[in-house]
Amino acid sequence: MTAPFLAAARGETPSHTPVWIMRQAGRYLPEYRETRASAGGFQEMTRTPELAAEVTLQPIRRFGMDAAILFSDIMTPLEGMGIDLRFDPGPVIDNPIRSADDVKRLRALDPDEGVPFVLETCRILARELPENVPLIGFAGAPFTLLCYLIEGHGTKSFVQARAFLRSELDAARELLDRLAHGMALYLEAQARAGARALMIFDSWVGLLDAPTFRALERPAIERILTHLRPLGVPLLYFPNQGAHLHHEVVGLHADVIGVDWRTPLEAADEALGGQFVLQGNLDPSILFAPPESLLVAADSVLDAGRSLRRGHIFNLGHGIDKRTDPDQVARLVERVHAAPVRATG
Ligand code: 1CP
Repeated sequence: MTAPFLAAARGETPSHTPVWIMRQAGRYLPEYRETRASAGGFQEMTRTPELAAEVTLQPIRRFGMDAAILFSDIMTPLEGMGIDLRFDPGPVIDNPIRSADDVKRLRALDPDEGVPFVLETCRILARELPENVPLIGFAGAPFTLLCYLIEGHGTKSFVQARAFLRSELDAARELLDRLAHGMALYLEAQARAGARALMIFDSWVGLLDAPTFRALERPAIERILTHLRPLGVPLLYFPNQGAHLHHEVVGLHADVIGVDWRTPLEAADEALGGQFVLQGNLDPSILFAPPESLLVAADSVLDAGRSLRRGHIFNLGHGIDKRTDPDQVARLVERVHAAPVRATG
């Protein structure tokens, strides 16, 4: 029987609605905090395949999610392109890209040379994960990576990054192009090392207006998807806070579109022309509600999921907060697994 996550991602009817949670490996889990303390830090964990594989497996063991996500960061492969990176706790680049000359500093990525530890982590996980729990490989989308590369760290509105698109248009295009090329090779390498689905995180794309998305980011995303299509693994794209871009997402060669919690799944399905399986979109803050309210909210997302034209993969509408009670996650996963796949009445 096909793994429920893969069946749903391909638009087939799964045996139950698959569920996984963005940032499911992380600081809300005591066993993660323990591994992290013994490893010395986040970056050390990502660079040590046995530890990265261990924390990837932790939420699967505890909760029985239907997919595992590689433990790494969207910024990790940029080290293989010549960028010096540290984490505090988010990514920090002390020497950010600020000019057309800086863009030329970015080397092409050779995944075997630049990030061998990520590929080794995928190989370990391909061996250790149960057959019905596929590994999701991932990369950051070109615009989201550009945001951190230009700004040097996370901000709320990435003003310098957006200004770069306006003041240095040719250099910005060149940067997006180099990133698209690197991430296409990076994702392909993860699939060859055992990832059975590939996801592109576009966390900051919501900062773009539709014409800028259409002109700059959409072609970069499509370039990555077109490169990956022949591999035959499901492709997921998450345009966070991107409801205003949905009409531009139509036609992309992805199988699954992630939807943040601000947009009802039915509205996203409508705007996306029913072309994609949708993934999402419970508000992560609902995990702080009393258990009964959590279950009501989960049921409402499940109901919306049953109305979608191509299908549904249950997830949160963005990453889980580190203060979340793990018992609430257990309740949520159990509820999704017990729910009927199609409405019976
Ligand atoms: O201190 C710690 O333990 C590190 C915290 C942490 C973790 C657990 C960071 C720093 N990254 C990660 C892992 C991670 N990051 C994963 C794999 C684990 C999983 O999902 O279970 C993934 C898929 C990511 C992706 C990621 N990193 C995104 C895209 C998804 C999203 O949340 O929008 C982004 C934007 C980042 C940047 C980043 N890395 C870390 C932090 C704290 C941040 C956000 C920084 C900011 O903008 O302020």
